Amino acid sequence: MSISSTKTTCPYCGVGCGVVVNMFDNGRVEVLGDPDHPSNYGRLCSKGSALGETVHLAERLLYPEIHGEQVSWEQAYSEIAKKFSGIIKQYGPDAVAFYVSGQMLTEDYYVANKLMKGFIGSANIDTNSRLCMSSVVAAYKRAFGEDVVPCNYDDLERAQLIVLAGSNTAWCHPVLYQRIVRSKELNPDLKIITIDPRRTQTSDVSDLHLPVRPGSDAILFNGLLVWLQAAGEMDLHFVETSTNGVQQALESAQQSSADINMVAQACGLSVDDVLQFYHWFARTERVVTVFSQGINMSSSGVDKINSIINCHLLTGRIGRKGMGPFSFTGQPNAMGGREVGGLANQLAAHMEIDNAVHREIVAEFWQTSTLASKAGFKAIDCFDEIEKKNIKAIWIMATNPVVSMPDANRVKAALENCEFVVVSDCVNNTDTVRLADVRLPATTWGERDGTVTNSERRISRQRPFLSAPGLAKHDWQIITELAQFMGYKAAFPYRSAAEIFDEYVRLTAYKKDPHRQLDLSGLSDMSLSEYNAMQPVQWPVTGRQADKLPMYSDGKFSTADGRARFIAITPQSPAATVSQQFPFILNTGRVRDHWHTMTRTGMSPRLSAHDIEPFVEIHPEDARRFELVDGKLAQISSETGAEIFVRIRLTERQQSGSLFVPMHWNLQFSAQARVGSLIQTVVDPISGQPEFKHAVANIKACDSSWYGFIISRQKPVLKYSRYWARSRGKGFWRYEIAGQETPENWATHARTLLNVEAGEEWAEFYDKADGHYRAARFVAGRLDSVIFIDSSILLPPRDWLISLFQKDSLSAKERAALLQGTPPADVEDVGKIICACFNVGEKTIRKAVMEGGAKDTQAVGELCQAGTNCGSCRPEITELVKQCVG
Ligand SMILES: Nc1nc2c(c(=O)[nH]1)N[C@H]1C(S)=C(S)[C@@H](COP(=O)(O)OP(=O)(O)OC[C@H]3O[C@@H](n4cnc5c(=O)[nH]c(N)nc54)[C@H](O)[C@@H]3O)O[C@H]1N2
Ligand SMILES: Nc1nc2c(c(=O)[nH]1)N[C@H]1C(S)=C(S)[C@@H](COP(=O)(O)OP(=O)(O)OC[C@H]3O[C@@H](n4cnc5c(=O)[nH]c(N)nc54)[C@H](O)[C@@H]3O)O[C@H]1N2
Ligand code: SF4
Ligand SMILES: [Mo]
Repeated sequence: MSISSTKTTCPYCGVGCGVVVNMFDNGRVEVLGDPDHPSNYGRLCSKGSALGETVHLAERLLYPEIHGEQVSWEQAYSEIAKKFSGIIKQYGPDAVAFYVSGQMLTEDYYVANKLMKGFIGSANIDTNSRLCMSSVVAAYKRAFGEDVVPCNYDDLERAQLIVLAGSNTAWCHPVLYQRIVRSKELNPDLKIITIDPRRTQTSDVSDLHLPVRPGSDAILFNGLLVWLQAAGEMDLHFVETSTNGVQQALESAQQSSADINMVAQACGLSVDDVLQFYHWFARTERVVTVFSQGINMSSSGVDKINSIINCHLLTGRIGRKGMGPFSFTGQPNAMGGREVGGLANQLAAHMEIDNAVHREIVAEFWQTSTLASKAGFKAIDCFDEIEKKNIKAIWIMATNPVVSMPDANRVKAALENCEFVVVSDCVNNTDTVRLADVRLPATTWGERDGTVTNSERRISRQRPFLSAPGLAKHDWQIITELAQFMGYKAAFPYRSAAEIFDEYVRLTAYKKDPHRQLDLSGLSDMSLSEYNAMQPVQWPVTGRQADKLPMYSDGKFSTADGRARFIAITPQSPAATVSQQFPFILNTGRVRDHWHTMTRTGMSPRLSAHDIEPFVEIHPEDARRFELVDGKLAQISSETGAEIFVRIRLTERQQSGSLFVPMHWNLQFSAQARVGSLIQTVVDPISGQPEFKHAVANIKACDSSWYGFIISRQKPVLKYSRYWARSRGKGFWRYEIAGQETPENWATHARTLLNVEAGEEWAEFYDKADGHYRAARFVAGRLDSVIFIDSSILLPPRDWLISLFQKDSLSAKERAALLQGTPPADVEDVGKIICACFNVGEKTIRKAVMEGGAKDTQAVGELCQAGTNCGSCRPEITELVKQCVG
């Protein structure tokens, strides 16, 4: 029986799905999609569905620590206040900084910003959204005069054409992808175009996939602008009454993209495909252009976004239902952070730090005389300043920069050499937490309480269903208490998230510029119970109900003259160019089932089964030229001087000349696979967002004299493994390992590795000459560990062995087959897990097609359940069906 049921919001992506969490008296936590939440109407993706597996307390940071010693909160605050105040006194407020995160709640963000900009008096607070959304913020501001996302999710259902540019929606915004797929089922006339150098799972649903040359999108959209005008598709009335600057934008576009043949050539596309795109765009009234990191993460990301917005302005396709330039935000509260001024160049409530009137309004509202008067350092510059020792103390909250920043080894070194590093996190051993002088245990999803804003400006509540473990506190609480310790008691009186929310809401209306759209005044003066019961609501909200019209439906924008601005765009190439030394473009991004640095998804066996180790995707032609073999290991290096070791995957989805490496693996999950260490620090000059998609790199085979794997209920002590990657299974750890140096004797080494004691049940097989070694340990009759080593990659598949770890004892047949690693004849091997919800393997799906006669994804689902819950694996099932049917 469920003992409690709580409505809250998923902590992962910017879709912001509502979830219902049911807690049972046996401690089980069930997470379901909230049927009433307008983001998802009950749907969830694989990550959301597996949330219940991630709320246990293993690896949690539970107590404040100074230099690894547990201390009281008093001691921690006193140490931080002393260090921060001392440094500020000696070197001024700009010698300290906060680095915060789009994974904090709006209330946390608001107080962090208020403390730094309002009271410490420096604007050195920046957020990981700098790496993610800052180009979008800058581009919307240039075009509309304010950072306003002018679209809603239901526009995706009303559109007749959806262009997905630089967005792997199927994996990164899966519930929106599901909504798009559903729209297409209901409306077969809906066209979908994907623009991505890779053919992703998202492109599989598209009517047209444009595998652009990396970094060439602005040429393509400039070409569209020219073409639309030439084809007479301009909305003259709208352009004349609601915009400025069309002429200059058209002239620039003419210069780069007048000729369609040149556009096609520059973008590496066929003329027919480009024309098809332009025709569809021109002839379809309701067009939504979605864009994400393939556009944003560029040294000219702001321009690329404006080149997209220009096309919507020219055709007047904005401010009405079913159309608009739509940025999908990454993190759950990237948008909330933008609202409360998490970036170093903003104040709160969409006010600007370089605007004297705004400064006056905020200083008056906060009643402070020490408001920062100039922008602070943006994230990349901030870490440079730490390296130069100009910033001497930093407080990092809810982000893992040692993994996620470009040139990550330099960031790591900068933190190692920084005088004073404070980290607030919920996990005790991230690559960044490890470097902290003071560690502060924060509550996390399930415990924390506040609000987040999603990609369509919808504010939802995150509500707690668990109490704070150990001595953990909410982020807003930690910041508030520290502020009080530093002497700012009157300005930080908060006793609840609700009080902070109310203050923020009032600020959005205080002496408000009439052009500004961000206005939450309808939510002010809520009682605690009203705040607790608050329903998801989109801003602007000036009454108790949200304003229902599309943004800018009156053709009046947030600029002083009410007109939107065309921006003249001169397309730029990525900053780094390939050379003989670094002949590949290095593209980085996400996989379906992991979230960022894996601190949460790495805890879920289901999510960890999909991609178990770091990899590089490379086109088979390139692999042949560079003598790289599928399944072996590669060493990738770049201009930063760093190198990483990852598994090679050949795929024709990858464009020749470029590599794709996921961003997730870090020092806790793999020996050396932090791809951020290879990314040169090149940023967009306007936004400061790094170019994570177009670094240059070299790749070569990483010769190993042995390969192997360990599946064990214990954590092994690894030696000799130049390469290792660990992933969590249900009740065991799985390690993939490889090395160049071979131990003298595997039989002795394996025992040390797994800490095998005399008298334990240990079965082994060793062919020393051939380098084959296999062993298994049993504890009380139960399989405890297996280790398989070979001189080649031809090791048995792991799936059957893994299934044995779910059993309390093995049959005689299973034991006999164990060290062969292949199931006895009458036992089925299900293959690599595809459907994470129902644990359905590739072989089972293939069988459903080949033997069960399933002809499509739905039929596969009916036969074996695969793909019938969250749907995140449906593109892969579709691909398997295609492969099997031929
Ligand atoms: N599963 C999962 N989902 C996530 C996250 C996660 O960690 N895991 N993180 C969330 C966050 S914070 C974010 S920001 C979003 C990111 O969501 P997305 O932006 O959709 O994801 P990415 O994989 O970073 O990159 C998107 C695509 O850009 C393509 N690309 C690279 N270069 C170019 C180019 O020059 N032009 C074009 N047109 N495309 C290019 C890449 O090949 C890639 O497929 O995902 C969110 N959702
Ligand atoms: N190479 C490459 N690098 C990238 C990207 C890329 O595409 N390629 N993408 C970039 C983008 S878009 C993003 S958004 C970043 C993300 O990068 P990060 O922000 O560094 O990644 P996360 O793993 O999400 O880090 C969140 C941290 O907060 C902790 N945490 C979770 N909940 C709470 C909480 O409630 N309170 C506190 N205090 N801590 C909490 C987690 O344990 C974790 O350590 O990575 C960027 N880096
Ligand atoms: S799409 Fe998935 S990860 Fe994103 S909010 Fe919804 S359930 Fe969470
Ligand atoms: Mo992001």
